[in-house]
Amino acid sequence: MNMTSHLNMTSHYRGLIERYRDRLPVSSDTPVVTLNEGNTPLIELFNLPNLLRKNVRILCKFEGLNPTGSFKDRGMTMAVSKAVEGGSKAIICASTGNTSAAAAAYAARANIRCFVLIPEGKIALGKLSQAMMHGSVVIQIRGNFDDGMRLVQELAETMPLDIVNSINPYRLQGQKTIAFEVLEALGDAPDYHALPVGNAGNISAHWIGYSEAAGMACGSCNHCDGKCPYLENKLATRRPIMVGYQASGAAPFLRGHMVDDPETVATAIRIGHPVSWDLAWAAKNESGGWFDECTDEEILRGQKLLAETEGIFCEPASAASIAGVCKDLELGVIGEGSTIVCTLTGHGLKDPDTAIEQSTKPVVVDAKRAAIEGVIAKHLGG
Ligand code: AN7
Repeated sequence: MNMTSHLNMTSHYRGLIERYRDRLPVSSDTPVVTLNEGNTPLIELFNLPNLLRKNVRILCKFEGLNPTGSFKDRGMTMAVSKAVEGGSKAIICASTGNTSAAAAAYAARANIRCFVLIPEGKIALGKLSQAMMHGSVVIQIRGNFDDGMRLVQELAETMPLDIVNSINPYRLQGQKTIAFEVLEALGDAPDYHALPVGNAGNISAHWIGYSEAAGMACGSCNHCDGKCPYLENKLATRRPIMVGYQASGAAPFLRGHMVDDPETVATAIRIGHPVSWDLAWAAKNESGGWFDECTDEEILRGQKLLAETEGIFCEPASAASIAGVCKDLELGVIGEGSTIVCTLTGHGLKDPDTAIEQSTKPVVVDAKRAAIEGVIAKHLGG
């Protein structure tokens, strides 16, 4: 007898392709490459609104709890499944870290080769360790993400490689499912949806998901040429206002043009030539939203604040959404009574160096009760 036959495997969550099969470009022939990504928690913040003295609901979609620790898994399950369906034996991407971690993991799962181009010295240690651990070929370039992105496109013209960056339309198709999950959790769209913007695929994917769910076509979709097959079966009556936050040193959407030497502590969004430029503008314009920028200091303060007041540890890039929303609440740009969802795109453990650098150093004492009592008493204020 099958030892597990008494278990109800039909209710077992099997990843976002199975969950949203009817809303994704897959068929029964598509080999599903999954690590059970998606289905991430939507966590309501309580301490932060109190601290800000604002009567608002802020909810965090914690994408750091995906299998490789970032939202990239949503796009990668689709991109790698379709690559394998098409007979691909190797994938390639340029990355600031998280895409390479996800590509490496899903390539391992699919038993195909993976090549990743990363900017030397400018990716967080956790992400580098993932790409290496999963057995991808890690190529560090003396250049930035934008150089890598250009080179990947050149290489794929002549070599048998499938690009799994977000210019691959299946990436955005997978990532749009985040909107479906938010809608199912809240019952309808929030007033605002805020997220960090780097290569600009994710804000575009959010908008595709929200638009499809509301039965409305949108200009962020590079998949269906305006004839969206998923406009039936609505999940929502309306769409949110989309707000995209960039790091000040890497803010092409604020400058209105590409930036050649992007720089920020939030290395995930250290991108000056976003490939989803037009799609992201469509998301912003059609939703009545805006782009804004956060300084590195604001980003790190937001990251620390979220970790200390709510127990949620996201990576610096993700904190741009929190930092930006705090600023816009204080300015009154986002009004009282609003419901705001922030996408926390990646886990804080991805970048331990930056976390340790901005935190109080541990005290070192002798292994003696009195010494430790002294430290505790000082902090208890007793
Ligand atoms: C944590 O990994 O581009 O605007 O190569 O890792 O869709 O690019 C990462 C991007 C936000 C920006 N937050 O999303 C890569 C990469 C985190 C990220 C973004 C990234 P997009």
